[in-house]
Amino acid sequence: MIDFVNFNQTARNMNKIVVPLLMAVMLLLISCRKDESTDLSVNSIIPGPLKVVPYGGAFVINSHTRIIPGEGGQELTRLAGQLASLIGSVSGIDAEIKANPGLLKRNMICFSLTEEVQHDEGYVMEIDKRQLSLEASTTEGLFRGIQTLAQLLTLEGSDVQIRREEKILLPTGIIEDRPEYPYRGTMLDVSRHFFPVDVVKQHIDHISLYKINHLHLHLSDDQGWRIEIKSWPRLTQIGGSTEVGGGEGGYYTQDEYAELVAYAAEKYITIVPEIDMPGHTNAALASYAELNCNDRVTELYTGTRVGFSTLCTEKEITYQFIEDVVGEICSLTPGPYFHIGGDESHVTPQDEYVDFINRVKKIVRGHGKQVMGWDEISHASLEHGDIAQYWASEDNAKRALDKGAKILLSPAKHCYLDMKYDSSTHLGLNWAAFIEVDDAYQWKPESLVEGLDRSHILGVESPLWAETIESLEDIEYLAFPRLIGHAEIGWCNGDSLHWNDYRRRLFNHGKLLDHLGINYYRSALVW
Ligand code: TNX
Repeated sequence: MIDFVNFNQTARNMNKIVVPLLMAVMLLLISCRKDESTDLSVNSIIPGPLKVVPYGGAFVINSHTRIIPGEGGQELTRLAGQLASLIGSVSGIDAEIKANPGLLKRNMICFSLTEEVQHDEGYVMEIDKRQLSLEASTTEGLFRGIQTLAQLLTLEGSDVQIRREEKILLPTGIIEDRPEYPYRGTMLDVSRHFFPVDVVKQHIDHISLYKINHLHLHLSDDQGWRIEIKSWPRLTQIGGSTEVGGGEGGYYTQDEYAELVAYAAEKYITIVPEIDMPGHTNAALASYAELNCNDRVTELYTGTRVGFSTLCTEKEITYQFIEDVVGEICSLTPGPYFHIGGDESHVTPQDEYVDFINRVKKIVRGHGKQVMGWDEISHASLEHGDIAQYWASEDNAKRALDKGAKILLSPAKHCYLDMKYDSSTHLGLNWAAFIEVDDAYQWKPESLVEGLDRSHILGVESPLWAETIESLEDIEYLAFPRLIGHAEIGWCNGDSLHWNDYRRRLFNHGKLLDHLGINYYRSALVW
């Protein structure tokens, strides 16, 4: 006979177990759903894409996934290879590259070149349950899209989070993207301290992930001449032999420079070479007596003062020298720009400075390049196609604008990566400001200079001067994470940017930076 009393009791006891168990199962299911990365709308992509439409499902990448480079030649296959190794590095999955889909209907990542995507750097990525398709009108656009995908794989892909797992789940949806400004750059001063080729290459790898497309190399200054010039060999033999603090310095041979240019090009980054003149030239003046007005070489300099040196602007040999230097470097540089410096020439008489810049500009144009210079070059005659790099003086920027030049924005108070984060930062300087991660992020390109609007702005560049830094770790510490914010400011429309949302996304990028072994500054504002 059934004992109802006991049965009820048992049922009550069961409820005590079953109900919480059911709730636990439901909670697990909910958290699994979250884990299945089905919501593309709360992604952490930086720079934030122009448009994201979530579908609410998941696409699975596993060992059966195939990458189909599509029609368009070798470069697409190379990009497919890059993506395959990326997937391998975050998950251990070996995704095979297949020339065409054959009978495959699902589980594919397909690239294609199409006129329908309008901007050269733009791309459209559609992720649905069956496949991921990446479209662009150029291979450059595909490359930018792959950087977005790299971030999705490491940040949104559940089951992975940079662990060795057998599948990656990506949230489905469409991403449509293109940059606001054509130039997003950073500058590395290899003169105050020299950084060898392999260090620069690693830096290139890291900046390309954030869609930075120009690397400006500050190749000469008072403390060091860093690029071989075959017709003036003492520039590197003498001028390249030291650095700030008296270390042994160094320089790039022309082959090494060409290697850097080619390496950067593989990451769709254009190298912008700078030979700073007529000031910041002590290394050259110490190498060749004839470049000095008194025909005597100067001493090599290993301190950090600025503004004390000048080429002799009255001598013809100076212009022959510049013709040779510009000619040799331009022949190794496929990019459109040559940077002539022009800053802080405090000991060059002003009228001589103006004549000098005008003459040097002609030389550079004669080699088929557009002239770039620090904002002081606005005192010379500028024309359409010239670029003034605004760093300190709003007046200079306005003058350059009035003369028809475009402006590259490097406001020292926000963009100078050599500024300390706060008073406790062990590297860097602080003459412009302490720049915390929020100060680096919270500014708008159009609001810096009166009369400046979007059409006058070439883009944004963050200079990293190297008086106080000596290694890749030092570069990384000052550049990351501030440079990531600058990359977003250059890529996105300012109206869509908000610190709190950026901070949330940047927090998640800590995982990616850790995975890459980047020695970034863990700002208390973010982490
Ligand atoms: C100013 S910015 C300089 C550099 C220094 C830098 C240090 C500019 C065009 N000139 O020569 O390295 O400050 O922050």
